[in-house]
Amino acid sequence: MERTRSLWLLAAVLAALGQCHGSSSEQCSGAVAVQRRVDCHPQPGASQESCEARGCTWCTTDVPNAPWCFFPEDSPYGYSLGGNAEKTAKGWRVTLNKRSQLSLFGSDISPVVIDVEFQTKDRLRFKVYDPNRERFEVPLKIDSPGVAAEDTSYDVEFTDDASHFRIKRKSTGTVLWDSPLVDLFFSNQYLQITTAVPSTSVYGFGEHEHVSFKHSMDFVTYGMYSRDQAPTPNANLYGVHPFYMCVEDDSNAHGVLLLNSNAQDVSLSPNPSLTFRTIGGILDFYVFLGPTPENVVQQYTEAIGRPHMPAYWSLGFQLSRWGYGSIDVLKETVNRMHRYDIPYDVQHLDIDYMERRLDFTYDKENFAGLPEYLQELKKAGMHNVIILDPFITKDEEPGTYKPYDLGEEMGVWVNNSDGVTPAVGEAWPPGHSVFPDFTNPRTVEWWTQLCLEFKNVLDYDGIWIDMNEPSNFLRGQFPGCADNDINNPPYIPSISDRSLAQKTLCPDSKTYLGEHYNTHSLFGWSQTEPTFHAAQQATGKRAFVLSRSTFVGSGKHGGHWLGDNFSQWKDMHYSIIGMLEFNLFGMPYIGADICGFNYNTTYELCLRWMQLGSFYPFSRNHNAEGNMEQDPAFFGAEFAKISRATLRIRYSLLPYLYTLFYESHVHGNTVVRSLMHEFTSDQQSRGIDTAFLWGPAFMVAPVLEEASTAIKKRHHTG
Ligand SMILES: *[C@@H]1O[C@H](CO)[C@@H](O)[C@H](O)[C@H]1NC(C)=O
Ligand SMILES: *[C@@H]1O[C@H](CO)[C@@H](O)[C@H](O)[C@H]1NC(C)=O
Ligand SMILES: CC(=O)N[C@H]1CO[C@H](CO)[C@@H](O)[C@@H]1O
Repeated sequence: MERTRSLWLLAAVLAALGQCHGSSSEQCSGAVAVQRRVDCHPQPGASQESCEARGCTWCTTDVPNAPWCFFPEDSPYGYSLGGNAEKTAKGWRVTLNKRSQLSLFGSDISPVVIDVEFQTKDRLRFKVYDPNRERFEVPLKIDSPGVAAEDTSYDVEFTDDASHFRIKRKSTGTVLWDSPLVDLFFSNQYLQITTAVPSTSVYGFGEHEHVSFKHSMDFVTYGMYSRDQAPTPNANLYGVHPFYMCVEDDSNAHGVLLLNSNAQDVSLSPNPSLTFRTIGGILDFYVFLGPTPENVVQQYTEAIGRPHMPAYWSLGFQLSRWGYGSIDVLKETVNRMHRYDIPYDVQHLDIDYMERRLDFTYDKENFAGLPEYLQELKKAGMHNVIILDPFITKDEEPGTYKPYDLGEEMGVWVNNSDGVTPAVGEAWPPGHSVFPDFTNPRTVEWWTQLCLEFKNVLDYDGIWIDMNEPSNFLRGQFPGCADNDINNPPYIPSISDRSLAQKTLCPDSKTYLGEHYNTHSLFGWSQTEPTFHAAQQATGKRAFVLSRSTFVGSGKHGGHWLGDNFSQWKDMHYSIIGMLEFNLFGMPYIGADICGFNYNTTYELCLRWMQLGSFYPFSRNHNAEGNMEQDPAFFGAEFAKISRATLRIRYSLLPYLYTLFYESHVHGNTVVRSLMHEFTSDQQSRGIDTAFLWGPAFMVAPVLEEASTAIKKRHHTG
């Protein structure tokens, strides 16, 4: 929230005059207590005038990030119950009517319906939707029986005065979900719901670089919208996972998914409570009752799809870099890895293997002999992974670049708002590029054919799909985005640049599944499954797909790395948090770029990172173009010896790691987990994110600080 300079000054003057009592209490009488405030002006630029004009209360406070404009106790907004609940086959349904004509962002919808489905004993779904008009829904299939589950571990009810919607854990009476109907919004481009949560032990929401695994509830807002964005604390990154887990005070745990793919944000407040805001689709919630943290993830992945079973070889150490520049440098690197006898199973090829960064080509000058070399590596027992980007240049000579010519003929691109001309942007390849629309079945055919044919050129074992947010180096495609409500909605969630088009396509572009506005964050997700099947078909083996952009359910067909992070000590710590979170999201095949991607690493940082990274489920050292080399054989004998030793510990435990992946694939367990999963009743375990477990039985507590040779006993403030 932005405040005007004059209001800051006014607050300062009032403070100086001693008009304010207490450093953290509200400064206006009769107002809602600070910790209970729900923001009534979530977009920037609130002023007392604009606040009061919408019927809300304005009251400054010195509590950092607390809203100054918030809903009063007697909010004029929201909905009221429109009659009794009606029984349905799967549960019950009730109609809600809007309470007044006032509107925050226009186009309010009334009535709306809450539909409650008792899906399994430990899983319920409730969705709020428009009974009179279909709206976008995420096409993720979640199986549910046709009839209401019996003996459920939860109760769903309205309070006696019909003002709150509640979900309770039957065994303890704990209220897991508690939404005041006066805080509910359902308009065409603004949907909001607030709930109290039973404790401040809240985990999840992604993809972000979080600075702690257990969230701060001090008025923090996380935006979610897939974006090509180097990890920066709290910015919306490559993927979208609107899922959280909450550990209740008595150590029971539950999880909640908001199945929605529109740009959205969630605010965490100290009450403690959560406010979800999304700008499209419906409010489609799934609640998982646990009661252990592992049970929550098992139930979550039962719904969204169990993680795929990775190939055994892909648990080996992997090496990559952007900018080998030539096959000679690649060979030198591979040779010194072998010379130092460093455990090493997989070699990756980043975009510099391509001819002018064109998908489905290789550089026949700088990488002459690459096909033969990859086969040589395979004969020696290694495996190869190649990168593919989603954009395809349209500016090659007609008849010379099949990926474009065939795609054009088949009509596989994301289109402009007219629905017939392809969206044209700019990315790695020379000239201008078009973007395959993977939600279109024809695109899947096109992609599969190209992947299969390319296998005859480069003998790959796995495919790495990058830049699939989708990334575009412009703000929208040519000639820029039209000024309309789709491209410039009345509310833009708390995402980088407050822009839906920056670094990607215009929201009003057309994909097969609907407007890019709705499907943007599904781009990488929709590419992952067809790539998985193509890789499986091409290799005849278990597929390997590594995707930068992910969504709910991506773990079923792919793994993920934590993105283009930096060669900095703190990033090494944050990588543990990211790894724990992706295990909650049902994507246990996860790791960060060992030694850091951007910037030059240092001997000591890289060595410590090799030690930590030896225990990433996906263990890969990767580096950006222009940086010094950082493979574990580069730094000489001593470095190599230590790397070899930690990697050998990993390799000696591979049967255990593989078994954990099997458990994950079959039962949905996490592979890497927080100590809190195993020692839930120990309050101290709730905040630990500098150490982690492999399954239930093996703890890794790496050195994360420069110039230290021991792990300090840390005090965790639960
Ligand atoms: C995009 O336009 C092409 C024609 O250029 C058409 O064949 C295709 O169906 C369109 N796709 C979508 C999703 O609008
Ligand atoms: C990083 O290392 C490379 C290679 O040694 C060097 O050319 C480059 O200038 C270094 N970059 C910085 C920012 O120090
Ligand atoms: C994880 C991390 O430290 N991210 C950093 C990435 O680099 C930017 C720019 O230096 C920092 O602001 C982030 O903190």
